[in-house]
Amino acid sequence: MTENPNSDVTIVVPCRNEERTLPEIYADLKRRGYTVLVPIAKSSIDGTKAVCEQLSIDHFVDSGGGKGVGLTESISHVKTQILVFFDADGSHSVEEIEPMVDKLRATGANLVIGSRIMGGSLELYDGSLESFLRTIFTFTINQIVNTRFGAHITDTQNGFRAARTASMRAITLTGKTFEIETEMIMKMLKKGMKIEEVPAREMPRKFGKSGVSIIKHGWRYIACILGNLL
Ligand SMILES: Nc1nc2c(ncn2[C@@H]2O[C@H](COP(=O)(O)OP(=O)(O)OP(=O)(O)O)[C@@H](O)[C@H]2O)c(=O)[nH]1
Ligand SMILES: [Mg+2]
Repeated sequence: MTENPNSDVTIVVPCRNEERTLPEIYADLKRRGYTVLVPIAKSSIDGTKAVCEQLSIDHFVDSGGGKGVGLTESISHVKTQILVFFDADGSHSVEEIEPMVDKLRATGANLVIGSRIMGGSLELYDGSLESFLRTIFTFTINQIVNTRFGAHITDTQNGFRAARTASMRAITLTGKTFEIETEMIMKMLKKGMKIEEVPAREMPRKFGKSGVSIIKHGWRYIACILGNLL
């Protein structure tokens, strides 16, 4: 029997009220032989947990506070050498996982980010003030991080990214919400770890609404950046 290389890759699919999208994503990931882990938000109130139980998806309920908590707690559950963070809202393409993991293996990088700049879909600017602010926000954070660490990252904010599990365990993440992506990058660069990117597309979430708000979470980003500059 030929060994399946994807079984050594755990796809971490954070879920907060994602009962409608999770079954299709899970089926797609299993078809390709990936190991799957679902951290469910403590605040999730739909049938996400029931879906996991019905489909025998490996899952746990996070201790609450936000996506950052779910991702950080996942790291200790992962048993494979490589993990991929993959949102459950239909924003990412399962086909884009393989080139991302290939790049991680081929370059010896510690982290490979899916860049929506390289893939041509940053923030899906839709004319709204929120999407305009998010785009400006992403470019500003890119600039700060790249200037501080001499890096050339084009998309610091995409949650779709592959990492070596050991590298994730070598940094201590404390961010509770959506600042986790920035914190991860800054802490890895500070340790001299190698970060690469591959082109990635972002699709609009299929159902429900975004949990991110610049107004609500902006201060967390600022605190995260200031706290990791030195
Ligand atoms: N485990 C866990 N997952 C969460 C939590 N909050 C959000 N998520 C999931 O994390 C992923 C990203 O959240 P979104 O609200 O889509 O954030 P976003 O992708 O930055 O925002 P959009 O661009 O509007 O989609 C989704 O799959 C959510 O279901 C949480 O507190 N815990
Ligand atoms: Mg999303």
